[in-house]
Amino acid sequence: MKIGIIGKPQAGKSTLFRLLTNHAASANGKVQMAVGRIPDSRVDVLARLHNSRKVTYATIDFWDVPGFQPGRNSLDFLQSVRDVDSLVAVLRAFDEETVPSLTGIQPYEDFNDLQQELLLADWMLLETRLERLAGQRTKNPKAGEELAVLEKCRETLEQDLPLRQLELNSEEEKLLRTYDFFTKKPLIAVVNLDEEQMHADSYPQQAALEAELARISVPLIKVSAQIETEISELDAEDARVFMEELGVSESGIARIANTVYRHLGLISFFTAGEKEVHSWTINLGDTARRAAGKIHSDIERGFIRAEVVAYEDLVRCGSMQKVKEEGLFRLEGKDYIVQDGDVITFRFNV
Ligand SMILES: Nc1nc2c(ncn2[C@@H]2O[C@H](COP(=O)(O)OP(=O)(O)O)[C@@H](O)[C@H]2O)c(=O)[nH]1
Ligand SMILES: [Mg+2]
Repeated sequence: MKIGIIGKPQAGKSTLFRLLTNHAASANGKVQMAVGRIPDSRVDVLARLHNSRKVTYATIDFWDVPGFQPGRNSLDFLQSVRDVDSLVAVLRAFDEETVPSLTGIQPYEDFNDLQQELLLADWMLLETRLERLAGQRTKNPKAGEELAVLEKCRETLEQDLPLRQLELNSEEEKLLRTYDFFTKKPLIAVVNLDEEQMHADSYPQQAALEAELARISVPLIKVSAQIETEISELDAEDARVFMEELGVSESGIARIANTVYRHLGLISFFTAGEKEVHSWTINLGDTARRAAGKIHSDIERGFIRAEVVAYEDLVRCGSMQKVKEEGLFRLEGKDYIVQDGDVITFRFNV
């Protein structure tokens, strides 16, 4: 899973990238990738319950994409986001004299510039493909179906709507998958506030931005990269007190990571024991057999059954012994649809 962090220069992209991944962004502005941990308190709780020696959290890969400058680096920009799975748009609202902005503080315009660029790129891709298909109509048996889906795409783009808004059946989804449309990628917006704006819950162009994001069903997360940086430098207890004062229960970084995760349709299941608690990432709707394959292909191939307990049940009972006594322990077959938070032991033959 690759997430591209996009936005105008000086928006706070690299600062958030650093916080999400604990890596310094490169100085030369090239796209840089690093692994970000998805904070999940369930992992910590399971580790305590099992006295585990090791904990492994779910991760996703973040890319620090060079700042987008309309009319100046369009091709480079599009190239660097072509193969990411999902986009996080960082929008600058913070006002800071020492950090010059080319255009002034205008998060709504900045968002629109990004969106228009992506819509236009999809539009061109669509036109090229439509022309080619029209020529193949007699030879290519699939051309008719594909044309129909692309016509739907055209109507959507004509309404200035991203393609992810389009409701498609699974056949149509499959046809579109090969295209790598930019506006098909899940997107979340992060507005980067200064401390004053954070406290006042108010920033320039707020109404326009929030209305546009609502129109296209894009979630918005408010953070202050500056405050997040300060939180990251505190020890756990001080960080908790500081966040309490701010009236938040979770750091902005944790909120971004978790929103990206959920928005991508990802869920976690756990394997837990004294040796290790491990959080594994799968797609919503994946079967037990497929989940087993995340751990090892041998376990997938030799799958016999999954021994499953829901996280909440295990924590409420406090031990596997109690879980069994209460009849909350389940044996599931290969087609069982794994639920977020399942704690699983796989039985398999090699
Ligand atoms: N005051 C303030 N400065 C910030 C904030 N976020 C980032 N900056 C500063 O803005 C500058 C640009 O940030 P950077 O993350 O490099 O932006 P990028 O160009 O989008 O990667 C740096 O000097 C940051 O320290 C913020 O929330 N408040
Ligand atoms: Mg940067």
